[in-house]
Amino acid sequence: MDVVALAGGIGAARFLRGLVRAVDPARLTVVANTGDDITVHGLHVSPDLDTITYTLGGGVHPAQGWGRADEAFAVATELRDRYGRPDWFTLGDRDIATHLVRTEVLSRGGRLSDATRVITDAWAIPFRLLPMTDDDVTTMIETVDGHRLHFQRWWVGERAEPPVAQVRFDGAERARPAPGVIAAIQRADVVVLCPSNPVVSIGTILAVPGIREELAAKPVVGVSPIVGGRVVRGMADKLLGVVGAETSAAGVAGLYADLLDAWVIDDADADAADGLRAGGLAVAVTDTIMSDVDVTTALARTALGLVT
Ligand code: FO1
Repeated sequence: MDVVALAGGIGAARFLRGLVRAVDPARLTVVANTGDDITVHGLHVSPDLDTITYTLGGGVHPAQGWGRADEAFAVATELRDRYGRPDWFTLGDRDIATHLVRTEVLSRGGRLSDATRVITDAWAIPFRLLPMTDDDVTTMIETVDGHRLHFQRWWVGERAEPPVAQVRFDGAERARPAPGVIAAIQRADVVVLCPSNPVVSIGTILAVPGIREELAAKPVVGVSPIVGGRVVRGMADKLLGVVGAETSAAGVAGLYADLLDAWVIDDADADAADGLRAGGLAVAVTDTIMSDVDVTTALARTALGLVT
């Protein structure tokens, strides 16, 4: 069975640890959000690609879910203390190695997908990890008081405190799906929307022209990132209202609307199942809190079981 998964950051990476045990990884393609990407100290940082690579490669900082385990900050400290460089977005020494490799590939005219292949090969990632596009797409946050911030400046720099008026994907209208993305979706027997931020992870991927249209012809199953009306992690609750969606399992299903064939919700949201089924969705109610890899594998199997 050929599978495509749309993925964002930490929640998706956790989910993929189970999905790779539920399917043949050689027939799995993960398409990741790159709207979070940012250039820091001249280095191209791709947080969602790296979180997936580090998590599935066994090198992620376990408590954070992003960045490297066993990290040191000699370079970041020197940049701050000797060179007075901004340190609101901190790069660890080992993490910098990844950004140097990516930036070096790009500086030689390579594409983001070329750099991603070099990095995932080095980490022996058993499935194909593709950026959603090789073009520049940048998630921008327009705040209620009239500022336009790079997503990371809002999320990390401002701790997601400024109320949001709009979310924009700068460059999306000109972006093309990265090489292999459309072909992977066309070949897929099933497409999985990982439990990621529906607005600035899955939503960003869907904003790349051609991707949403291609998905419409496929069985698509998603895992709700909202449990009991609350985000499991991250800041989706601060953004769902902006796009007119309720912060609930049903609200996110409504956001994906016609795209979705099936939806996995947590036991805490069991009372939403009948309404969702009445709307035409296949629904599974289960434990979606990915407390260990066995629970996560069962969750992945439950999701796939709804559409295969
Ligand atoms: N998150 C923070 O809260 N503070 C940071 O200094 C920070 C640095 C950072 C560096 C590389 C990277 O890949 C991720 C980093 N993150 C940091 C997390 C990042 O903001 C999130 O992982 C994603 O943007 C969420 O999708």
